[in-house]
Amino acid sequence: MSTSFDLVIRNALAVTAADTQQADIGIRQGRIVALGEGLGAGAREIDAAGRHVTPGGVDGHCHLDQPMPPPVKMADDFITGTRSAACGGTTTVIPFAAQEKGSSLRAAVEDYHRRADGKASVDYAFHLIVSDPTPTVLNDELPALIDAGYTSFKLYMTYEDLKLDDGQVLDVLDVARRHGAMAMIHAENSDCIEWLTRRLEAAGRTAPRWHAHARPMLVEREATHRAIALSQLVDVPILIVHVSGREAVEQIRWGRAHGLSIFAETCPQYLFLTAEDLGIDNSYMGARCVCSPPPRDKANQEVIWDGLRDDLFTVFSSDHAPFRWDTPDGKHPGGKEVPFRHIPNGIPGIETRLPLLYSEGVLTGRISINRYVELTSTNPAKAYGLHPRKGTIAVGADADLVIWDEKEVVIDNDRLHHNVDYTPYEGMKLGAWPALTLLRGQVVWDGTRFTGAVGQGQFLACGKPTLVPQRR
Ligand code: DUC
Ligand code: ZN
Ligand code: ZN
Repeated sequence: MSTSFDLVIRNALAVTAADTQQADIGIRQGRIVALGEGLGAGAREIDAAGRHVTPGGVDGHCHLDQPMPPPVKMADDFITGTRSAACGGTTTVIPFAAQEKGSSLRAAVEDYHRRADGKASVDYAFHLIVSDPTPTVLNDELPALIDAGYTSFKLYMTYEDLKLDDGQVLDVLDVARRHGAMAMIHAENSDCIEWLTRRLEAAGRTAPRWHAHARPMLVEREATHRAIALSQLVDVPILIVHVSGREAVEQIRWGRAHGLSIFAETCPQYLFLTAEDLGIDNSYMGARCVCSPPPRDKANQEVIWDGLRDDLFTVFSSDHAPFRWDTPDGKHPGGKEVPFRHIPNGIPGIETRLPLLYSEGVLTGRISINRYVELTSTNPAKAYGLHPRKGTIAVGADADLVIWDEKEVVIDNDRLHHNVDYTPYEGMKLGAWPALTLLRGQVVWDGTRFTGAVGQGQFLACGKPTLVPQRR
């Protein structure tokens, strides 16, 4: 019998950002080539009757094998990080090629390709981190890299080794405007954090929980407002990353009400963790949840849910920043319990991002499944120039798909696939997990095991962002 397709997924409830339709999905050579009723036979067939099938997740903010000042080292490289992504339903990741101050941006990209080459098991693109915007970077390297498919970059307003002053932010935003790139901004006021940190240290308050006191909402609110003002001055869209609560949300609403093109990202830690997870006493355990901005409180979690429900947030990313708990290269640098300023910032979450939002957002009725797809896949693909190849279920798109199993799952780090020795979500009961993840038509997660192959992930050169401005 001749077959029309390499694979047919039968009776899928195929979900896009726009609608949900029952259809067979016909796949040939890694791409979706037909969507419809009663498609012809496939060499392989999967029955998805009664199950939601969503586009593979696009994680537009994660950190893998990013160089760190010794002794600290990221726990996940492209092998373990992308394996973990696949097992949680993510088929495209966009980590960061980070420029070191005093070095060229191009060198950072070349180094990052060496770190990724032959290792990824899902597709990947690179954002840039611009930490030293010299005239050569602004006039030559950045424009050439944007043309070559590195069309987004992150700018930091804090962290000594990465931060830019306002003039430098303006210079880089101007390049983004002239070349049509997407600027992502980490908005926290560096001087306020330093001043507060010194006061806390002088008072002997150095346990992990004081991290949250050194970075209160005010420092995020002020920097968010300033980032918006800088983007207004240059007349260029920006995307504010890892928004943690109400005061930053208010600034974004203010910007949009003034006609500005401001996009916004949030992450699981701002829905499921609070500052109490950094500790309510002086115990060091809270170091596991040290990230920046820090998790806030229950009221702020609700504000973040509201922003996911309405149109405030554009994308939902993991900000996976993997450091091991029990090793000297992770949360105990040099093997010690260190003052909070020296605890590596970041928590793991590349594998749990989608199940957490599907379970606690979609299954609880907080957001529609179409909005879930928009936040986790379609919009990140549009923001970073990968749509419509990625981020949707449509004829011509890559056959990156997740078939969902709506069953009880208890999060257990022993069953995750990252190289981190803990998850902040240990013991949480969820209502769903991917039953199957497909990357370009190949099964990379079969519901119990990673079935992909190291090196099957392809590098993606990005086009220009295609998001339309949000007005609310
Ligand atoms: N904050 C960041 O800005 N990046 C990585 C992790 C974190 O906590
Ligand atoms: Zn950041
Ligand atoms: Zn980050």
